[in-house]
Amino acid sequence: MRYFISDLHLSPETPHTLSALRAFLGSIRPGSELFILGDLFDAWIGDDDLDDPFNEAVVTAFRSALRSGVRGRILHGNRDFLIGGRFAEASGLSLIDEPYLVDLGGVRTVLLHGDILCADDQAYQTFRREVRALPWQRSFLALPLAERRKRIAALRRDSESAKQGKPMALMDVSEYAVRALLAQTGATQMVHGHTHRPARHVLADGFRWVLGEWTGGDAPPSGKGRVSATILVEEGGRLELRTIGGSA
Ligand code: LP5
Ligand code: MN
Repeated sequence: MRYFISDLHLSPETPHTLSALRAFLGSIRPGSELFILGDLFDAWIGDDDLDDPFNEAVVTAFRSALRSGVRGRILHGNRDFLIGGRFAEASGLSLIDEPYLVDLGGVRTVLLHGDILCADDQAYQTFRREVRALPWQRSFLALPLAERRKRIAALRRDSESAKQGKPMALMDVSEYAVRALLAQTGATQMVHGHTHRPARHVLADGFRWVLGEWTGGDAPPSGKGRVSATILVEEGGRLELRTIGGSA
């Protein structure tokens, strides 16, 4: 079986999402493949933050799950594009580049985070180009961890206030960007996250599957089992969106 998840936004502030991830990993059938399509973390500020106790707990969760014959792959989201080889090695996940092509039941399928498809959100695309440039990343990674944390907190505030002024349609994917990516990759189907609008959209020869974010991770212990997410599961070439978790 193949499992596709994204947008967990793991953070010490939402500890129950990590518990839900552990439970999910424990439920995966041995021999399966797991694809994480970005934004595993709420913010990844560099692989030199691997000693952080929360990050260590995440790495351990993957290591133990992947020991039982599950293969895991991860691609970058807009929150964790600084994930690098050290995280991959520590967790046992293979770091893959988007767009990533897979064959799902004979259908050439392209996997990606999805932020690049929000082509009309020009302020974001300009920002994205800037921070994805290597010289910028090098100078950011050269800052002390505490300084990086401060800058990310400020950036999150800027981003949230920028989003207030953006119409919902602007923050969804642009149809022409979807068509262009299909043409560029020769794929007829697509799986992505980022927009947090889980759905199955019909394309000419396949579907555009949109994964959901993991919500409810800040629920108190009494609300255990409240974390929920929409994921995609493939078995024998058949794809199905599945909601996991929810009220206990
Ligand atoms: O993340 P989400 O879904 O809430 O919003 C995104 C876009 N915002 C971002 C910014 C991130 O949330 C910030 C956190 C990054 C975490 C770690 C990264 C580590 C590296 C450090 C990077 C600096 O991605 C948002 C989209 C939205 O998706 C929907 O698609 O609209 O885009 C914005 O809000 C961006 C603003 O429009 C423009 C940027 C404003 C800030 C300008 C500061 C200048 C910094 C210059 C750096 C070179
Ligand atoms: Mn995202």
